[in-house]
Amino acid sequence: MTRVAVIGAGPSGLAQLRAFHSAKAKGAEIPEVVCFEKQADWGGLWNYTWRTGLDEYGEAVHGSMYRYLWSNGPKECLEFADYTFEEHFGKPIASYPPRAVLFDYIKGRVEKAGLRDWVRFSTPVRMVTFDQERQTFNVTAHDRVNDRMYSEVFDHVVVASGHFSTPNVPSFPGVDTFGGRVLHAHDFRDALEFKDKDVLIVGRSYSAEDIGSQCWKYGAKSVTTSYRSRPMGFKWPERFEERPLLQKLVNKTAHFADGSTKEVDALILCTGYLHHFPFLPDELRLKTANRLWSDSLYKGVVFEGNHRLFYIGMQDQFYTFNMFDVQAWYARDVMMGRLSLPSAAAMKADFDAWRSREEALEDAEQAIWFQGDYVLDLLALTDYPKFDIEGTNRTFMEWEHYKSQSIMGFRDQAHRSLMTGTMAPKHHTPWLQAMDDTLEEYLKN
Ligand code: FAD
Ligand code: NA7
Repeated sequence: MTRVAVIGAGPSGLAQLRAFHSAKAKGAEIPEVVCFEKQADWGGLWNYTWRTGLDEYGEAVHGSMYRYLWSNGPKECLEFADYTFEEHFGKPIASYPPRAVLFDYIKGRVEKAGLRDWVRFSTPVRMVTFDQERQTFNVTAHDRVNDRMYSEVFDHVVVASGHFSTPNVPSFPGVDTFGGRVLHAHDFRDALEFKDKDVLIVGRSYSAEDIGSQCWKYGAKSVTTSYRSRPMGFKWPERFEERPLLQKLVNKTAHFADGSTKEVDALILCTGYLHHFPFLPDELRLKTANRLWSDSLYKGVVFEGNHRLFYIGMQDQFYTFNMFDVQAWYARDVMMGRLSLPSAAAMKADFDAWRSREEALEDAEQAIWFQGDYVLDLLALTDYPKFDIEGTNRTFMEWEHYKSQSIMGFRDQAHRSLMTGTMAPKHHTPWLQAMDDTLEEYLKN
C-alpha cells in the first residue's frame, strides 16, 4: 500500500489529512497517511504554549503565539470552504476572533472527521532521506513519550512544519550591555510584562504592528518601533511612534539612524523568521526567503528537486487556512495520480511566469490579488469546494481600508462570509477594551 508521511499537524498538515479524508469519504481508495507532530496536540502555532526556549523534552519550542492574540485579518478570508464558522459554532460570530476561538475552529473540522488516530503526537521527525533506487523515503522520528527512535518507509513526504517558528535574530551594537530585557517576537508571551515600560521594537511588519499594539493596549508607557526600509505609516495613538533603524544601544539609550535617541526598558526584535528544516538533507531542503512566490516549488507545492516531496504553507501569507487547503487538495491529487505533472520545461515556464509577476508587485493590494490568483489557479484543478476569490480579495481590501482608518479599531469591524453569505455580528466589546480573550467571553451574545 502507498504510504504518505505528513510532517506537522498545524493548519497546513491538517489540511493534508482532511484532503485525503475527503477523497475517502467520496469512496476513493486512499494511501495510508501518517502525520508526525512534535507537540502533544494539533493546531500548530494556534496551540498556545507558555514555554519558550526548549520544551520538556529539550526540543526547540515551536510556538510563536502569545496571550491576548486576536486574528490580525478577517476570519472571513481564512474560512474553510468545507467547514464554515457557522457550522462549527452553530451561529454567526464576529470577524476578528482571539486565538482560542480559531484554535477551536481548526480542531473542529478534524475532530468531526475523526482524524486524531492519523497523528503521532510528541514525535518530531529527525531525518528524511530518499532512496533513489526504490524511489522511497526513509523517515526517522523520535517518539518522545517512550523515548524511542525509529524509521519507516514512505512513498511521499509532505512537509508542513511551518515557517514562523525559528527566529531571525540580527544583532545591534551595545545590545550585549543593554540594561533592559531583550527578546525576539518568537519568545513574546504576555504584554503585561511591559506595563509601564518604554518598549522599543525593531521591524515594520505584522509582528511589530501587533506586538506594539498589544503592549500599548496593556499599558506600556511608550512604544517606539524602528524600521529598516520604511515606516508602517498607520495613524498611531499617543505614546506610539515610528523611528528609522536602531543604530546602537548605549546603556538604556537607543540611537536611531536620524540621530535621535530614546531611553528604553525593553527591546523586542520583530525581525521575522527563517525557513528552517533541520530534518532535511541538502537535496530535499527548501531554501527560500519569506515571499509570496517561494523558490523551488512548482505551483507553490511540488519540490522541484524531487516530485514525490511536497511543501504546504511555505509562502508569505495573506491567505492562510483555505490556501493551505487548496494546496493540500492539489498535492493529494498529484500523489494519487489524478493529476500528472507536465514536462520540466512547462513547469519551469509556469514557475517563471509567477515569479516575474511576483517581482513586479508594488504594494499590499497587488500582493493580495496575486495570492488570490494563485489560490484560484489551484482551485480550478481539484474538487475542493469552489469559493469566491474575488470577494475574498475585496474583503482583504476592506480590512486594509479599516486598518488605515484606525489601527487600534479595525478589529471592531464586521465582514460578510464568502461561504455562507451571512454578515458577521459586531463584537460586543471594542478590541481596545476587551481584555478577556477566552472563547467563552468571545462567544457571549
Ligand atoms: P504551523 O502552524 O507553524 O504548524 C507547524 C507544525 O509542525 C507545528 O505543530 C509544529 O510543532 C510541527 N513541526 C515542526 N517541526 C516538526 C518536526 N520536525 N516534526 C514534527 N512536527 C514538526 N494567520 C492567520 O491567518 N491569522 C492570524 O491572525 C495569524 N496570526 C499569526 C500570529 C503569529 C504570531 C504567527 C507567528 C503567525 C500568525 N499567522 C496568522 C500565520 C500562521 O502561519 C498560520 O495561521 C498557520 O499557523 C500556519 O500553519 P502551518 O501548519 O503551515 O504552520
Ligand atoms: P515578516 O513579515 O517576515 O517581517 C520581518 C520584519 O523584520 C520586516 O519588517 C523586516 O524589515 C524586519 N527585519 C528583518 N531583518 C531585519 C534587520 N536586520 N534589521 C531591521 N529589520 C529587520 O515577519 P513578522 O514576524 O512580522 O510576521 C510573520 C508572521 O507572524 C505573519 O504572518 C503574521 O501574521 C504574524 P523590512 O520590512 O524588510 O524593512
